[in-house]
Amino acid sequence: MRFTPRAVISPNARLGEGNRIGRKMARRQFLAYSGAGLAACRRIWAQEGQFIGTVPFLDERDAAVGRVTGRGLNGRLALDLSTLTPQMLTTPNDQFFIRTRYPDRLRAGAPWKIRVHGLVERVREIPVSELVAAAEPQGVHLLECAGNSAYRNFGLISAAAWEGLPVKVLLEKAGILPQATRVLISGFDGHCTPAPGSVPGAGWIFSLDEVETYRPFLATEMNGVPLARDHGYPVRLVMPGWYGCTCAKWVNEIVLLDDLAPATAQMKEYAARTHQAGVPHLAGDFEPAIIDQVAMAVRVEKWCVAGAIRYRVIGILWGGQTAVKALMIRFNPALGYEPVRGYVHETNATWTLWSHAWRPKERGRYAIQLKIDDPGIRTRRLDAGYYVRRVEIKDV
Ligand SMILES: Nc1nc2c(c(=O)[nH]1)N[C@H]1C(S)=C(S)[C@@H](COP(=O)(O)O)O[C@H]1N2
Ligand SMILES: [Mo]
Repeated sequence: MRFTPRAVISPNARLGEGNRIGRKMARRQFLAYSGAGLAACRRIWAQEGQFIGTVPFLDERDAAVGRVTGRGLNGRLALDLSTLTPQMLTTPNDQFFIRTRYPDRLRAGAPWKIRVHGLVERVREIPVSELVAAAEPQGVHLLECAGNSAYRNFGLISAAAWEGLPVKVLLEKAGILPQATRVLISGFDGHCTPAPGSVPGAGWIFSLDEVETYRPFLATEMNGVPLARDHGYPVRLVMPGWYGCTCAKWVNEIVLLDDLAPATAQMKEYAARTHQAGVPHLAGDFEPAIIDQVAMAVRVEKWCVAGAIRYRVIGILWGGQTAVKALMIRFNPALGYEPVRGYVHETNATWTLWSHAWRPKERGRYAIQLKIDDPGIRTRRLDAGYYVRRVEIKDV
């Protein structure tokens, strides 16, 4: 690893590489050099820079990051974002975040069918084998839980290369009646143990226009293998660019509806977290639950370069619908924003890594916040300070 202050991290790096090597390397270097402060750094005279370790984020102490915990509606797995490398534009399946583990009433052995009904010429039960046979690559897409927060070290976010069947293709075969304007896509949620704060029943209603615009698909494979049980085996929805709460797992029902369709329990539960105006009664009064453009730091690296301590902040940009050209960073409200130059933003489908060299003038606590200096890009969550991360700098 080299300390390159303006290192441009290209999203063109090979997709699908695991991050095991990166993690192992980082850990080893961290153990070897974690004790190195300024005095030790003065003795190390490496022109290219010596990686000392990562500075932990404050007030984020989910000890379980990277480990699966709980069951059913309480089941969680947060991705350890500090391990991200520029090559890791998809998440290995065993690290992909989990929000709700498989329902214990699920009968995995029985042949799976999706019941298509409502405003259709005739009710159909589509065997999942039909979807598997017709599945095609759908590209790399990121999922983020609308409830992703410091409580889970912001790890409820991951990306994968998906395979499946576009919802549009399925609807074309369904014989939709002309009065149908909306479609409910919902999944199995038979959990024996209720969870406080989680309403079972995962279904979201999309307008047919939204299906056209955002191209949702019924995924049967993730990173080249069938979905894991916890990610919705045998079939889940992926709604590109929308929050994960819209993407039902264990999909078993598709219902064609009209404009009078009431919002589902899931929609109401997630109304605030998807930036709706209040809790609309009708599905048609919900705005698309899209992820506004966001950015946050994922790792603060401490380096020793030519006898001096230097820092480098690595972060991600994700969400949004267009390319970001004006990413800005600040380290405390009093310090003002400065431009981030180390990134090439080429896709909104998955995250883009960025890096920023940082020389704090004083020891102390810093709050790292990003901003996008472009009035044409909507950044509600970012501007609310949702993704601020804090560090304590002990050596300068
Ligand atoms: N059936 C069902 N589908 C569901 C959920 C659920 O609780 N039950 N949770 C949703 C939420 S809130 C999120 S963020 C995503 C998470 O998908 P993942 O666990 O595969 O990462 O699944 C969605 N699909
Ligand atoms: Mo979620």
